Amino acid sequence: METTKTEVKCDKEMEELIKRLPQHNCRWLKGTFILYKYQDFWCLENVLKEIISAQQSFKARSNDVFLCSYPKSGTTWLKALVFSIITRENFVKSMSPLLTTLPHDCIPSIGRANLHQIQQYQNKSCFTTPISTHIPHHSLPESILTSNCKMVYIYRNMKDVIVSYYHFVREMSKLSMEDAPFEEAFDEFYHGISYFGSYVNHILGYRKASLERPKMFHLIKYEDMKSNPTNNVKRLAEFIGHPFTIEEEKAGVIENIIKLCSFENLSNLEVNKSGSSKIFPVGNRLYFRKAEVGDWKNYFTDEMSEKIDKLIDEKLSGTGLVLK
Ligand code: PAP
Repeated sequence: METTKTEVKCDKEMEELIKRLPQHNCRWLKGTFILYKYQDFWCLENVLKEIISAQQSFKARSNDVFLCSYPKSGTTWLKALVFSIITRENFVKSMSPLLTTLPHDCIPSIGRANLHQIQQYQNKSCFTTPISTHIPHHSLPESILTSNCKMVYIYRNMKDVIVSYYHFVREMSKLSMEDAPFEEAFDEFYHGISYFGSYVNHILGYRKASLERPKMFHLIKYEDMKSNPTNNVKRLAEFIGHPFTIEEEKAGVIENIIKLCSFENLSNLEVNKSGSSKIFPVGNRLYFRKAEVGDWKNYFTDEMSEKIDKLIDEKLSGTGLVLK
């Protein structure tokens, strides 16, 4: 996809650029959530500012590994797993920073942290530096696109993503379910108007790139990680260059990491029940809702389900990915 290069020299120019973008005030969120359309995806103003800055100045380094995802498709879990895999020799189990820190604060995200914070983090790490992002592939900073950095992309059943997204932004906007009709949220999402734009386009962008450079990509399906975590964690560790030794496997290191990063464990930690992130001001508990496969059945009408099935058949059937 073609994107025009954006040059912004100061805060004022940034403000002006954003003011000129198409805006969407999400009606179902009662005016609390305004999205801006930039390079064919919708985004919140503050996050967009960080993304534009990153497009101008972010420098990917050879040991960076990018953890890419559409919102609500398993980012928090992926970050916890990758962080645990990489730091497994630094911390004994009872001391992992994950016990006292939100996974999002262990691995920075482009768009969420500012560039300075990410650069400091890159400077500190001497081995693998995982960095996460929700940016669609076509809008990634040039230095990432031209680098030989590895990318992990996690994706999830579209219907569960919609439900997860609905609750997350509804709670961010402090609205009850009665005040934020699910049907309206569904309708916007279906038309590609949601945080980081069309889910289908997001997947298509990363899928296409992964087919062009298969060695640099590792795609993980949330539901597969749930049904077979051992195998998937093993493959993830190999891909990011931190494979488990036979001795580690025998000693149960993989199982310990799976337990540490499990929804049951993380969602019951004090930091994730009552803490809030220093970087993105929402309660940490919002990242840990139910983590169930198929929760969409509690929200979707038959008609909604059919619409999504049809959309997937039309747009994603040739990709080899199973999204239903
Ligand atoms: P983000 O994009 O805002 O970071 P992300 O982590 O991708 O969100 O998605 C949150 C979903 O992952 C939530 O799903 P739900 O709304 O259907 O419940 C959340 O519960 C789930 N999740 C968070 N941590 C884990 C985990 N450790 N294992 C499995 N699922 C998890």
